[in-house]
Amino acid sequence: MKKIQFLLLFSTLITFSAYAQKEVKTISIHVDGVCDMCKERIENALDVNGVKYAKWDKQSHDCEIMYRTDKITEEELHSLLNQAGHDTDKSRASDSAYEAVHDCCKYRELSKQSEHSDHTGHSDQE
Ligand SMILES: [Cu+2]
Repeated sequence: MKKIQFLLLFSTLITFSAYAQKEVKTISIHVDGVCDMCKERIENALDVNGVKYAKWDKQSHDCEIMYRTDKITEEELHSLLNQAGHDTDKSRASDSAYEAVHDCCKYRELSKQSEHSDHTGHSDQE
């Protein structure tokens, strides 16, 4: 009898943890940005209820996000980033949101003018 109870509890726990894991998803969103200020802005924009973890990489421009699918959707994550003034691989920030970012963070101008020159000197100024 005791063994059966244990097995029952054990299988309940496994089912429960499998269910809980389903609600947490980790994705990577490509987010345009330039410097450490962008990193802070991007990560702060994602500091909302439902997002467990967000880390933007300055070199690759990829933002790793762990979030709860029952609290927030992927579309909403893109929208939060756009509202902060950053373009993502799926959607673009409005011009007014983009205008609000700091001058050194104007990633659209940077990608336009410097196809050949590297702008590593830029990030050193931060
Ligand atoms: Cu920046």
